[in-house]
Amino acid sequence: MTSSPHPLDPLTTDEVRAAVAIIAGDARHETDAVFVHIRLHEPDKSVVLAHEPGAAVDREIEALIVRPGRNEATEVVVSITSDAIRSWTTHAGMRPALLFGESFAAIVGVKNHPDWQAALRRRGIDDFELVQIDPWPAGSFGVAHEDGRRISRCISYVRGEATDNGYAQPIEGVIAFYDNSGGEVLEVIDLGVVPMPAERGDYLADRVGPLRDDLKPLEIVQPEGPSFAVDGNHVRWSRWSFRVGFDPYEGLVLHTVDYHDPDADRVRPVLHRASISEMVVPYGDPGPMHGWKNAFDAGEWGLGRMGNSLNLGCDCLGVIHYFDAVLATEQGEPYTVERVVCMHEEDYGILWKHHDLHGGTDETRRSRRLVVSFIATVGNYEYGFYWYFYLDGNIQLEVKLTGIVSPMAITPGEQPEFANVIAPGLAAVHHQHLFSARLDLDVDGPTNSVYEIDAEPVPAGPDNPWGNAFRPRATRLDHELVAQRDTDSAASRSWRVVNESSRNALGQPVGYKLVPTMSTPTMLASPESSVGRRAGFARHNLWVTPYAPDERRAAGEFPNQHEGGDGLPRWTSADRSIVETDVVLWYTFGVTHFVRPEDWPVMPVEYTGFLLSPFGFFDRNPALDVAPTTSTESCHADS
Ligand SMILES: [Cu+2]
Repeated sequence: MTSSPHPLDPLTTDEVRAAVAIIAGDARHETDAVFVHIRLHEPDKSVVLAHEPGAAVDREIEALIVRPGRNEATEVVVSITSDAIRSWTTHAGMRPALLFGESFAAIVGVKNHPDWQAALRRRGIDDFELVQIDPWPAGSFGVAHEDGRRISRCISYVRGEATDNGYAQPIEGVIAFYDNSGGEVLEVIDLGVVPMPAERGDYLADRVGPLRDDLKPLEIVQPEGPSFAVDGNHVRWSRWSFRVGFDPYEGLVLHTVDYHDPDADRVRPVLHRASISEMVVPYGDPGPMHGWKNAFDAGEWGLGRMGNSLNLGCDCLGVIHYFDAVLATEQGEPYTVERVVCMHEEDYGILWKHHDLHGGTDETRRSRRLVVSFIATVGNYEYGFYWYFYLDGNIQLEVKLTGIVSPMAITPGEQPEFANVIAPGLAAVHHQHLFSARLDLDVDGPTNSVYEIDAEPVPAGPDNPWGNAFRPRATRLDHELVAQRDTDSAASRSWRVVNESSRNALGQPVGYKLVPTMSTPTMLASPESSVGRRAGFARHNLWVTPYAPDERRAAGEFPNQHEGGDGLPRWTSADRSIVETDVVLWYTFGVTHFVRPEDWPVMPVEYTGFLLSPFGFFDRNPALDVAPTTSTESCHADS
């Protein structure tokens, strides 16, 4: 329970019911309409920033509605405080994310279709109960089936029993086009029979034995409890405070991240809102079976909708605080995803240290971080999103990629050009996972500018006689088009968000820098390709826009079957000024995945992410005041 209402309080079940009742009472609402999502309609930033504790809050809820057979999506905003419809907007020609109800119908429809059954019988499969059908977003390829319809492409796999690895035995060559809005199979194509891999790709504990027995228990003990305090969705930990939100598409959202600075004796904003706004997984095989695969796992499926209920001791370790999230079924019924966000503290090695060889002192401080995380299962893959807060002012996002790769069956001995062989008769297509983090930084307030910082070597000459000189070169990014930037690891490139009107004790403008912590790709598919147009955000690592409340997701609100061009490419074509204004950074990062044999049958976590690090935000190391560890058991000279 929260002590006083806040505009960013998470949605409640009662609020969902109230919103649905208001919509159902409107003459424009039709009874066969399906709710794609129901979520908090986040109040404008100015409302959040102006909110005073105890003040009344106008709660607005946003619903996206679609009707069977109709190629449009209707966004409705209602005020449940005022019992009123605020807006009712129909987006013609736009398709919402794939619907669970329709996807379930697709599975049933495909299984019962004679052409699909015939294709499976050609492969010796006649027990269709053992077949797993995965509907995929169909993309936008100018296929006639796409015209005026919401469709999916269904591919399938066979299992020996229900708990088998669902992806070990792909039914290669068979794709069913399903009309989600019309509820029928449009076409089954059979590209030819490929032998079924024999191995089952087992990974369950009772099937991979013997299990190693050389690891002793490792337990996290916090005898005095955790160091964080939670009030509703508001978190306070050491100098940090923030609010936890949860969105059907973005999943975990961080709001109003502030640093409580004892030196400055004030609460200093750093990050107004941070989330994963979109992601795309383009596959790099040109063939008809896999070349169309490019799932937008946020916009076409919904990372929040796919959020797991997390388990103590497995997903999270230590003294945990869980946050639940309220979502809504497609019939408009609220439901609670329990324990969808996990928060805990982790020891993180040393924070700083110096052993004074002359004075004899030896000072060491332990680093720890506050972890706020959630995990989405999108079909075969798992994505864990971990935000870390540190004692030295750093904020980090780490994405953990795990789960099962999307495989293809190959003829034994075949060496595919656009896939790696990972098991006998099994290969995995080269692909990328490209994420777009939307970072509304407010460094000491909303009015900020962005600089690109490159390490610049100086040519040898009279002023550089030894040829050793180098310096940082700072270039202010003044307009949206010049702010479409890429990483440059040789130049140690970073981007610094500064507040020119807020100075540190050295007279420098305070700042935070965005640091690419690993080499990070941009999209390899051609910009003119279907996925290149649709995921324009992935052409560059950095985009900067002036804050606009309706610019929420990097590929636009409706990426499903969209022809492309929406989101960041469209907004930034206006080339708005981004100097001394409320800037939003959009950072594309991820991995290019050439799949290893070690990624099969289930993939050990692969990491990607980025770091936000203070640069002159503080006058000195802000973690000088972290106390030495007092427990003799934790830190003592053992001689
Ligand atoms: Cu991958």
